[in-house]
Amino acid sequence: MCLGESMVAFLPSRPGRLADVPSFTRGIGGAESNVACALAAAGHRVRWISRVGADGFGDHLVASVAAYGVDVSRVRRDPRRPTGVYFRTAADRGDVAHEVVYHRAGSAASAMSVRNVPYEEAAAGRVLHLSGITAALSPDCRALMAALTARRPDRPLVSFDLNHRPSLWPRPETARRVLLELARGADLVFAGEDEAARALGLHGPAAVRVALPEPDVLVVKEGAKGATLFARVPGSARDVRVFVPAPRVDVVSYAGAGDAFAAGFLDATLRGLPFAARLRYGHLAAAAVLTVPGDLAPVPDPARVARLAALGDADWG
Ligand code: KDG
Repeated sequence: MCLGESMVAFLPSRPGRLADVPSFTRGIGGAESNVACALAAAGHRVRWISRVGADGFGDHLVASVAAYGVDVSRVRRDPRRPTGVYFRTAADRGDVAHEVVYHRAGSAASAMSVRNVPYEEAAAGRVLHLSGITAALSPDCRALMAALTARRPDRPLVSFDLNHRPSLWPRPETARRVLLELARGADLVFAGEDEAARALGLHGPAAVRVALPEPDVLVVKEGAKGATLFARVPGSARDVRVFVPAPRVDVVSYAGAGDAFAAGFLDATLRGLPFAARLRYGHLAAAAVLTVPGDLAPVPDPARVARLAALGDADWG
């Protein structure tokens, strides 16, 4: 189960500042639906829970996510609020300043709440994947996120990607407090080293773990370097710590890479693979998205992914 807002995304037809670009191509974007699409493409049964407007953009979003094989039967249409849209620069390798312009305030998804998203519906699968973006959308969304990450027996594995989007938060202190609270309620947390520093003031993987000892598994993504995982050893106060370097790729765009990493990691988790293989699945999925302009990559051959993830440490990275 993946829950969150998706938007129609407009990508410039050529690189450059948004102010200079004459035309845009329509796509879709949304951290949690990106994870849902990638998991469905990897062969899992996955449902996306959200709200979209009763408008053409909503039709396009629902149809596009459904085309990946994701169950969209719990996506509600809101006749009073629009589907969110956003614009972003075509590439973000550093040669052009990356720009993102959201038109999502008051969107259909920002009205998600504990009243219109039944807990039983969200908690129906083995995994519930959430992200910090949802908490930034509105007070109702924030309360929904608090309810979904509250610890209770028999809940699914709650996976939480920090996904700090500074422009969506009213104040940096609110982002810090809310993101920490939500992460503490999750079983599996993904955090970028850079966003942990920016949003939480925590520098380096060890500092993030010290501040977040609650999740059974914490993954700190260290960009091109790799990712460090901390996992609680049952019955002990100690953690296992695993680092796996990332493969080197020619980056076209960073958009969606974190979502792909989460999807790859969850794919391997659902397959019951060991921690190092989970990180490798994450890196391979992220590498595929880093080398395309959009948020989603063509589906990699599962047998190839399994072969690459099974390589010995000396041949990896
Ligand atoms: O992770 C990629 C997302 O940033 C993109 O798809 C849009 O969900 C999005 C957001 O809110 O930034």
